[in-house]
Amino acid sequence: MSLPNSENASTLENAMQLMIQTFHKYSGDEGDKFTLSRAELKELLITELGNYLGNAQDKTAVDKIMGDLDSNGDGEVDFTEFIILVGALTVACNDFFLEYNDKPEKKK
Ligand SMILES: [Ca+2]
Ligand SMILES: [Ca+2]
Repeated sequence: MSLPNSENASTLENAMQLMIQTFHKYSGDEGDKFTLSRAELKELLITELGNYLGNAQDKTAVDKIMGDLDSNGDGEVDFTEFIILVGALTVACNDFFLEYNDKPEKKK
């Protein structure tokens, strides 16, 4: 598999590459370069998902997200575990989008 260069990549391909790059931007800070420690996860949540997750400053919120994501229980969030969070949030956003776009029609 070869990654297309960004000039001829589609919007979705670019979005996928950005998810990969974003993960690695934080995962390389400490310990294992390819997994997120609790501190790296917290930094990513605050910096990249602050608008969606709001209170990730809250320690218990980070602990809960970490616990939910770390499905293999190694205390680190790998890319597969991370992408489940992004996927779940994207589904939630889509539900919100559909609901929001539905409302004016229902009133008719
Ligand atoms: Ca790491
Ligand atoms: Ca894990």
